[in-house]
Amino acid sequence: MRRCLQRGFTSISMVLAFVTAAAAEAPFAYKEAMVPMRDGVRLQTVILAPVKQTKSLPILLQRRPYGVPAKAFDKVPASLKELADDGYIFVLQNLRGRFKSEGVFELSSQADLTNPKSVNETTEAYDTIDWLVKNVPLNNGRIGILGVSYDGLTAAMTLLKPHPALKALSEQASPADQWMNDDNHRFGALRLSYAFEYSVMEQSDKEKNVHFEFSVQDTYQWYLDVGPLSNLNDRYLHDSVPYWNSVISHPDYDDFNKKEASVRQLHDSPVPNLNVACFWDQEDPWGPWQIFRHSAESDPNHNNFMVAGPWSHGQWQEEKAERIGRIDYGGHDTAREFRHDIQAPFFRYYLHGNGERFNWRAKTFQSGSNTWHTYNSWPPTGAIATKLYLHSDGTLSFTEPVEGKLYREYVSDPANPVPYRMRPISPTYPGGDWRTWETDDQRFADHRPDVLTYVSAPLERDLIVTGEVAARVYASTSGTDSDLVIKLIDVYAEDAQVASWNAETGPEPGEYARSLNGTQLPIAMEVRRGRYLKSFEKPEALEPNVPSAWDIPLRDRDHVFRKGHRIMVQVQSTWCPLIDRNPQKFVASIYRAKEEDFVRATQRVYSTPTMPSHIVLPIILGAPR
Ligand code: PG9
Repeated sequence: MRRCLQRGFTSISMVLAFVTAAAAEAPFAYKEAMVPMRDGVRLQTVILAPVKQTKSLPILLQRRPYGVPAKAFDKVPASLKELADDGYIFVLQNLRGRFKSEGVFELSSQADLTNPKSVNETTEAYDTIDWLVKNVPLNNGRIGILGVSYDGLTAAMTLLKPHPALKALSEQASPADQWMNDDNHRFGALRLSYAFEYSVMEQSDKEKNVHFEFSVQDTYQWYLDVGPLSNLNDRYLHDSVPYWNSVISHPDYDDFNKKEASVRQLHDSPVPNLNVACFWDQEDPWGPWQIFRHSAESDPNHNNFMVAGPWSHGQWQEEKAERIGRIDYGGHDTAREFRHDIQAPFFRYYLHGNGERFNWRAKTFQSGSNTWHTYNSWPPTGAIATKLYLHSDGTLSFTEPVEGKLYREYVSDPANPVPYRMRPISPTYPGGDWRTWETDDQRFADHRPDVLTYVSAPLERDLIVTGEVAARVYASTSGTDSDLVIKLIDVYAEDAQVASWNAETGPEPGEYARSLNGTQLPIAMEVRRGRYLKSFEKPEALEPNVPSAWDIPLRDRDHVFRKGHRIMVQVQSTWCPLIDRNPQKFVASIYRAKEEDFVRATQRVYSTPTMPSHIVLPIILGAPR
């Protein structure tokens, strides 16, 4: 259990720490309660109050589908240390239908607040907080809620109708719209491996987190062998996983998917909220920015804060966060810095009434320069949107294309898709390379005949990119549907790292490949599905061989491309099995496509004065601070 929790679920590392901490001074007393909801269903809730509690304290609540500790832990876990130093009663609750909580787990983020009979994560949090303030001894009537990912989603959903005792919340890496840009889809393109493996994990057994058992080591091969997606139910699930069924029954942005995106109902900032996002979040990179933006629509009391760093999903919960993959954070332990300098002071101010209110709107740990920055607004006002053009000779520059070769082309074959990371590809859960894959060196892909690479000259000075990045690519397909994947890459200089191996004996096995020299570090990667270029609600076929403008948002960033590095863009049309294979022939629903619908297609990327494919970089002039 320990290994699987540690490697697999950063968002449940808090529980991991509860369960596994070594025996020492037993700082918390353990109580379990079944807390009643408005419809009579009771939720399993663990209350951990400091054993030496002498005065009333605020409560910090976490609501989750992953399990709660079965017993008290003996030592304060690293992820909670800075909070525990200030004194809190920690409460963890299993969501409806998970583990000992009664009812059915629907894995839904809908919140119908117009129906008084409806129960959802907004009402469940409300009822829980109501019960806690009335029943937990020595609480000071001030409640905070926090959590990463699903636990962050349940925190964020309290904003729709907060209980009066809720005084602060921190949603961290929460999804906001599962169809648009979080765990399950990117602008309607299905994140196949994630959606499938997560559904199985959470809805196969009420009492467990279940890991799908792959019959082969390389999941790339397994998903390829599955063929059309209807085979997943026919061969393996037999309609037993409701969440998977709802994903494949709602391919488009219909009412169901819109209701699931409860952030669409959020238009103000009723409770102080610390939103936390990760630049290399392999699951929910988008949600926190959306919650931040929706809350900012009405925020007269300046309640709404944004923090972002170069982390994988929830990495600040780990004991230390000094690097991601092969990229280090320049000597910073960003987990400790986040928890000590941001998270603890935030809750201290709003729940204990001590300390200072933040005087910034956004704070980031900027990659490349490895420095913390604060901003009075986000995106920062000083950034200049600048176009970086893709040229038909494979170069990338700030100069507009001139007349000449119109396009570059490649053949995309659904039978031989580009892997999204180096094979063999481990399962999503429990762990493996999933957590850091977004920083994987892209050299494994750039030689493929179905991947176009564009690269700049070495940079003459540092280039600071802070704000929203986007791509506009003019592209055509010989088919009637198609995907376009764009990767913005920082190519390290060939002398970025001095060889660390023994000059006489040479590198140890694997050591040469770990050098940063020439590394192709992805800064932003995204996919768009052609059928949704005109409408998310009503997919349309593409006209064969007619170029269209593909707008591909690349999300919020804060990165410095260093002097001597080069900028690279890669373009491809498959990303397997992260994204399900597009048949490249328009069908009513890709999830019901037949084997014979999957066809090869010739893709063209245009670079002309009238079709200038480019990336928009928000550039801050000057040297990094
Ligand atoms: N990314 C996970 C998730 C959150 C919400 C819904 C579905 C999945 C998680 O890590 O909790």
